[in-house]
Amino acid sequence: MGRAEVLWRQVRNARRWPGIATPRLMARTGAACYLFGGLLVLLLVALEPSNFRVLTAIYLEAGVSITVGVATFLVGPRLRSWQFQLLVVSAIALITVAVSEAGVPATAVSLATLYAFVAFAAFFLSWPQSVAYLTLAVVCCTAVLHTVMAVSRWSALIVCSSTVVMGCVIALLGQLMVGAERDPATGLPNRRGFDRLLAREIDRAQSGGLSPVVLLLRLELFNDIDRSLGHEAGNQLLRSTLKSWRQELSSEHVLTRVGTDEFAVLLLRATEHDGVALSHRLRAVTSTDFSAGVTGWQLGEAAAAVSARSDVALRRAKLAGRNRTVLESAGLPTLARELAEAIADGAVGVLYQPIVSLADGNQIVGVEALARWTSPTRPDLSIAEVIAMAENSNLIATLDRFVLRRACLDLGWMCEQRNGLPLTLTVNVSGLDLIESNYAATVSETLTDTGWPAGKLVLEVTESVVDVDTPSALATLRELRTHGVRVAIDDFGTGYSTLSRLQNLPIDLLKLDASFTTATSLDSGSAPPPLLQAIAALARALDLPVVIEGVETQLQANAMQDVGFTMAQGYFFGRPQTRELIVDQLTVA
Ligand code: G
Ligand code: G
Ligand code: MN
Repeated sequence: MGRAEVLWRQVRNARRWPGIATPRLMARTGAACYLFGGLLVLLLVALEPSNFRVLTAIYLEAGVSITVGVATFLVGPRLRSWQFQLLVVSAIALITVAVSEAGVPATAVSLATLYAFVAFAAFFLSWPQSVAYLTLAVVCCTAVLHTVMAVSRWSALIVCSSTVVMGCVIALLGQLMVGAERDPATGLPNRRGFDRLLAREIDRAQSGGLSPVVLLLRLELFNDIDRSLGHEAGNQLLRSTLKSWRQELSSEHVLTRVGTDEFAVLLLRATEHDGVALSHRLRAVTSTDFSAGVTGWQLGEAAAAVSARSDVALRRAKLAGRNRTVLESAGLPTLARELAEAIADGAVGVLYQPIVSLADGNQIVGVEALARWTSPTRPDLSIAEVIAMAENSNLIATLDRFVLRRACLDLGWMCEQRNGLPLTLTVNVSGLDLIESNYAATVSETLTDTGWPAGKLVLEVTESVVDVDTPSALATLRELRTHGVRVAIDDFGTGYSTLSRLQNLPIDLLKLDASFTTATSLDSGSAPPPLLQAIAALARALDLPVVIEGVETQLQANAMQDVGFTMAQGYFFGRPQTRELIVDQLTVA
């Protein structure tokens, strides 16, 4: 972009700067001018009534001016730019009429100084608009003084030229202010600009309507590229990324640059889920990886609280692996509140699904604990949806901790009923638990409290919200294993675990996703599907036992045993059920 083009863009956009020339400030400035203009005229008429031609006309005018001033003040932040421009034009008209009502030239000239108010408009309008209104003021002033009052043309011009000078100075000062809040490399608002915009939007939202949402984005590779390949390469990356993002941004989205590799999109009237959805759309239009944190504003909150929470969300997204979005919700919506209460009241149920040994005549060797809860207001939600909601509203750690404790106690009870049968307990764990700093300690504490042995606990991890190989998750898994707890990858085959990473992950077990069982149509007598044979070989090579999920028929169970798998789970062996029903089956076996 050439220097001239940059300059022109600055000139064109200067007055549309959203954070500084706010509608509220615009309304207050307009209101002050109308009010004081009206009062000054009133004062002048009261002091020197003989200097005016028709008194009622000038009183009427002063009254109109004061009324418009009050009305504009009341409109406040709802004032639109076109309405403001209408105010500017009518101010010029009112002043012109007042000047023409003067009976002597001295009074006319003193009234003409009111044209100076027009200069303030230059702060709120674009350069072309400002030039147009200042010109209009000059023309009207010169015309009315010269033609009606017979003031010499040059004297008349001098009276209003001060207005033009003031307008230009005000416009330039505004431009300087804008510069202080703009990132020179991208032309976007910088951190200060963002803070001001957020504060303004919160100010607006206080008076009702949808509240602002912050989407914080950190480019993963920007700093590396900038350091290793130089600034030009870094800027190139920035330019191409911003260009792609802009396709997805509307006038309701204000993009700002809040750090070298950090951007914030302010969604003016949106929900937190709009923010999450936007992050996914931005990801879809560019190949540049970024972590994203989303949060919304809640009634009564200060801007700083929202900023701080968006930072937390971004940090958690970064911990969760590459290219993730994390929502740190402002307030718990109804559903989350219900779940939080249910956990606190112990009203979340836990069912147990048998895990059997195919080699030992389908004997139960363990159970998987599965949470059960039905929302009173949304009974249609599946538990998987409830889990996802808990992950989005910061409740998952509490839920998982509750399930773990309940399951350890229940398993202790089951073994007591059956004189210490060797059962293994398997519990689901969200990836978000793993990136909490004290998760491993929480688990050992629960084991100590409930007396369940660490060696008989398997934690199942899915990769749905966190990559298992992020440093913080890996550290937690390693620590858990030093305590003797085993780790399984749940839904294996559907997550992100590539084969190359598999041998380095600190895991003990694979749970093969049910889709492999259902997708393979297994006829008796036919050869086992090659994919299953390959998976079995792979697991043997890595020395990782496999639990087959989703076995629903005898045929599937046989086929899986033929391939060489030793453990399985599924409706064929037993549905998720209460601890009492599990104990009954243990008797039969
Ligand atoms: O039976 P089923 O509908 O229970 O489980 C649905 C999904 O919810 C599964 O993917 C399962 O792993 C997950 N799930 C069930 N209970 C829990 C739990 O206590 N914690 C976590 N994090 N996930 C669970
Ligand atoms: O993701 P995870 O493996 O934890 O999910 C366990 C889920 O699978 C639970 O919802 C459980 O109810 C369900 N499930 C367990 N066995 C079967 C089965 O044989 N068929 C089907 N369709 N679902 C099963
Ligand atoms: Mn599971």
